[in-house]
Amino acid sequence: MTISALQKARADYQPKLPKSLKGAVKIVDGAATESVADQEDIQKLFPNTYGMPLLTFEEGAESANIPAVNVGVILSGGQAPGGHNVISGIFDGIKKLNPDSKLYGFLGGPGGLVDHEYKEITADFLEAYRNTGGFDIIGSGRTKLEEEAQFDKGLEVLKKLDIKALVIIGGDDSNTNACVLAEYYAAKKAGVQVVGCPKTIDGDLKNEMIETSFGFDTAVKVYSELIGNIQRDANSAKKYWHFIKLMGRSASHIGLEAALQTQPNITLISEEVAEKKQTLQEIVDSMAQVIAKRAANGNNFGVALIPEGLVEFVPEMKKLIAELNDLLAEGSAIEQEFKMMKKSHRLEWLATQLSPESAAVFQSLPTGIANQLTLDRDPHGNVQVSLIETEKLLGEMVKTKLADMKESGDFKGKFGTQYHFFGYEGRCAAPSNFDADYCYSLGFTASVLIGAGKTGYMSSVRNTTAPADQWIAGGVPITQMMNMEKRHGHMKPVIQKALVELDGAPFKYFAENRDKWAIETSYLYPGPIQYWGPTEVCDRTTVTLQLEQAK
Ligand code: FBP
Repeated sequence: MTISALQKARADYQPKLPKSLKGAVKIVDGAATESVADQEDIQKLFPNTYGMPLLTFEEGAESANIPAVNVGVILSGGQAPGGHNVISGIFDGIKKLNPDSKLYGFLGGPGGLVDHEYKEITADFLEAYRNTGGFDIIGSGRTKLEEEAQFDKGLEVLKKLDIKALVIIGGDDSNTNACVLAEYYAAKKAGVQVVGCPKTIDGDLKNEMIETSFGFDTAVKVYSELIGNIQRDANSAKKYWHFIKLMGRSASHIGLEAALQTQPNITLISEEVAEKKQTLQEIVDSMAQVIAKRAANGNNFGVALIPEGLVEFVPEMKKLIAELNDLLAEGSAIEQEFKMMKKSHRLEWLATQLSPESAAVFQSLPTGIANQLTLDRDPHGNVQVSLIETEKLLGEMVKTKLADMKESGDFKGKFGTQYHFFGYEGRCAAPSNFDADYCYSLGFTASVLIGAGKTGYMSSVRNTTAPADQWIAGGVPITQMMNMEKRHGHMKPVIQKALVELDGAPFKYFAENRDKWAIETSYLYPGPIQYWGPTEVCDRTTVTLQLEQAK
């Protein structure tokens, strides 16, 4: 296989580990835990894995003599930079426990476990993937491990391969399912431990014990580099407003962090929109105000960041989407009629089926967007919010608003737009030093949890704004992160999703500075991720982490 010069040089990078993981490890039990909410319900659902203590690793005196252990690993959900290093950490960790240990990767995500598709990960095979981005070593997938029949099917292959522990690398949903699986195998005395690792570029799997999900650091650095480049272009040509949608299904952590790294003129934060119950028109009006003010200063250019999940946080859009989901549910009479109808009549007719408020919103949308809301649906029949071109929706609405303002004399400038969506280009980037080290440490931590016979735990590596050797590794019971939430009409135990906190330090810093950034041109140009060079450039963490930990 031909590889690039960077890949070649990067292959030699030795990820840094916390001090406690470098030699023999001593495991210190902390206090017993309880779930963040709904303690009684969660305890009842997880009798075998509830209330376990927090675990912290310290430097030990001597290594335990552990028999060889076979371990399985699954990559679940969207790609995030560093997944290959989690696998490298697990591999090196279990080989350190006993050189005869083996690692099996289940192919194509959780479905590989159910369908018995796997591959042994050997030292030679793994070599080419160390410190690289992507999940292509074994592939990923979005099959949900939820049914007992799937757990039993999985157990067959685990028994066949004599696998004693399974590591699930995933986001909040996948780790929720990892916890259910751990409990199921524990109750069955199946002899299989289940350990989770926190992954997602969205950054919404975090709490007191999980400071950040891996991949967030690298992905936002890639987006910030691109935003910085566009800002320089905008400031050079001085003729375009760039509307940039940023990935992140629900939470706006990516948008907020990118704003902190680049200081653009406008950044929308979905959580704030929901808190203030802002309408789409109010958002558009406030954007138009900034554009008009800049134009008054002779600056007919700027950059606006828009989080992917925005429309679901705008109350009237949320209501409209919910109504459309119900009306167009697969097999419903309305859906059948809608499909049979001539395309040119569809939207007008559908508006008559909506509540008056939602009909008004629906009719105010540009046709392309209204169409996207009715056509692009996921396998559950729901609107695929990530496919809605929110940046264009806002751009067109702002254009209309500015035309009105021009007539009334409130806008005297020009408004030319360019649209962008940054998402996939960040998910498989070569991991930053932070993600390379953090992921390797998470994988290594998982191997220590496995060696100690733990199940229902998630790898936790904390104190991440300090140099890596001072990081604190350990395990956190997944049940500790859970609460009960309504999903598809039923109350379910799930890991609480971490949205942007409006009283948190990162948002507060942003809110204190945004008015200045809006009018002045205070752009920051972070440039590309650096893998070699000064520590303050190469090993810096996200601004979010720095602000959160600067207590
Ligand atoms: P995970 O939560 O599984 O890590 O995925 C995150 C994400 O990248 C979102 O930001 C985005 O909305 C979604 O995946 C896109 O999914 P897909 O890869 O299926 O298009």
